[in-house]
Amino acid sequence: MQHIYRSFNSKSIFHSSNLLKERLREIIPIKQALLRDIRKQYGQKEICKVTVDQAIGGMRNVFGLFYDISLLDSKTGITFRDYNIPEIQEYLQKAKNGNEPLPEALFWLLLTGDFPSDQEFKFVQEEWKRRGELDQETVKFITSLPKQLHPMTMLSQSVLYLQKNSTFQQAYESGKATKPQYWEYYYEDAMDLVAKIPRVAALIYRHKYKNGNLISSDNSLDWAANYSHMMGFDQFNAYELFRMYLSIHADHEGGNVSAHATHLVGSALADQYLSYSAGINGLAGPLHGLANQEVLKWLIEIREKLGDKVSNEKIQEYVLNTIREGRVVPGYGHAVLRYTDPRYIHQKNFAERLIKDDPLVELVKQCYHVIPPVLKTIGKIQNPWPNVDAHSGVLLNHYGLKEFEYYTVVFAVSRALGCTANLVWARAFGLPIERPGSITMRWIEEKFGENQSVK
Ligand code: HAX
Repeated sequence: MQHIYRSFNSKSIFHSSNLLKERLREIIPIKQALLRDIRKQYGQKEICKVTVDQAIGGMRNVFGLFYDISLLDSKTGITFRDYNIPEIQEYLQKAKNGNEPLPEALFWLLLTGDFPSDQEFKFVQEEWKRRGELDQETVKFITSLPKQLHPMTMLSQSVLYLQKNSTFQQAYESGKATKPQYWEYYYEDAMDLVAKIPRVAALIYRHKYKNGNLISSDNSLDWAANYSHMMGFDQFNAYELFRMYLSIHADHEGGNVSAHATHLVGSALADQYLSYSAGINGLAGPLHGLANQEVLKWLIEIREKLGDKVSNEKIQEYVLNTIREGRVVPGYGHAVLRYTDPRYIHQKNFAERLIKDDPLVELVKQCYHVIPPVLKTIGKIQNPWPNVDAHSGVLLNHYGLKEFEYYTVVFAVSRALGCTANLVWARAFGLPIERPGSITMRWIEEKFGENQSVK
């Protein structure tokens, strides 16, 4: 049974017109049977107990979600289908002369659990090129959005607009879709949505910040490099940054707000567009994905207030002041991780390899040494170490993306990979609508107080 969890190109090669769907058709019945076995054998085992504190406190360490495509360990960080970030960097396809994994390959891995062959990788790449085009009405819709909207609001609305293309919604409405086929429609919608989202995001950027001066896509480029190109960043290292960024942000197990929101909304059989728009809205919260814009704002604020060469002591004081003002130190802390986020380390290594003499990158490095000891002195903070958002903004800024308000959009383009891939599997597994129970203060008092009237 073990091989099915972590297989290494152990499959046959298909010469069909839809390699990825064929591969899924092959794996899905095997995984469905495996899940049935797991339920039969372990269905009645208790995973954990839930205390009143956990119910009130955001369900930390309550393992009540099934999400098969990635897993987060509090010490070692994220694994995508059991492979950590250095492993995906090593084994997934890269661009010619490049060092970073290509998201097309990661998407294959997330969906199938296998590293794609070159032929399979190419298949995904070509499919996304074929499906990526936006029709004129969509372009008109996006370029008519009021420019004062936050770019994440624009992205969420644009993804909702694309819902007009949902194959699942159309098939369900016409009564054509039967339950065993749901995943196929979710697959088609995932491929379309992921193919189009960089174009939507680039259009939002050029519309909002560059006077609507649009840049056409270049289909000779890979998915991530093409996004960078459509934004207006055409250096090879900017392409590498986008390849790296869009890979490492793709998924972070099921409990984070964007993944959970998408999963939850999808469980009501809302299609990929409706579901992922909900995920985007969650990602736009400052305690989640918006932290990356907050980090850059905060770093720039430090330099403006304290000057170019700021001492460690001044940074310490600035951190304490931020907390005294009732704000959080953005980019630090995590609900699950208890050590430095490996995605932070990966970005740090990228910067050390490719970026010299950037004062903001240097400041991030300095903060890494200065901030954790200060946060450790604030007893209540569970994790004083940096998360993914502590580093990403200065890298985007270095290659020309100065509008930090836009940063979470890049995150959302990446997170579409994980959230939509998970929904394909949620439908393939036939997971039911999510409906946890909730409790009131009175319920708690009646259950645990002297009278104990609740049974
Ligand atoms: N700065 C100041 N206070 C912090 C803090 C930080 N970086 N991290 C945690 N705390 C505070 C919490 O606000 C909480 O205070 P109260 O009890 O007064 O409410 C207390 O310390 C305990 O929090 P925790 O248990 O350590 O952390 P949580 O699981 O509650 O929250 C957060 C995790 C990520 C939301 C939190 O660490 C935070 O707000 N960090 C800053 C924002 C940030 O970087 N968010 C991005 C996280 C990664 C991510 O999702 N990226 O998309």
